Amino acid sequence: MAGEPQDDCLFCKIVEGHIPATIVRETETTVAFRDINPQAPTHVLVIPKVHYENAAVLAAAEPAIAADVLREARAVADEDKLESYRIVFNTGSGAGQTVWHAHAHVLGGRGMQWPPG
Ligand code: DGP
Repeated sequence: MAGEPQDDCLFCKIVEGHIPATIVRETETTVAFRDINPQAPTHVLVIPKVHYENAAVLAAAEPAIAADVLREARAVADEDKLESYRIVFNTGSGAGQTVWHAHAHVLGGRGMQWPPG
């Protein structure tokens, strides 16, 4: 069923506590944890506890939870005192998505280029 935990999903396992992660924030609907392969001094993933394959599908199905993800992304940036930061939703393999559970990357603490690679 839409939104239900998936047995083969890494991030569902982190939500359930079956795989360890460095959790920095948690709410009723979201978890934020440090990326295992950080690309910046701050690199935190904010995920909804419900399982949807990407942020666009999440926003269509559960817009309030999509807003929670964004609010938590900002809270992560505030906690790390980031004046500038980037929130990224890789959507689809061509854009670099490798984990099929919606997630926001919050990246900051270094200068960044545009356009991204
Ligand atoms: P994306 O490529 O946008 O799907 O981002 C997936 C991110 O997930 C990637 O930056 C690496 C991170 N990641 C993958 N496996 C793990 C894990 O087991 N623990 C943590 N903390 N992060 C992971």
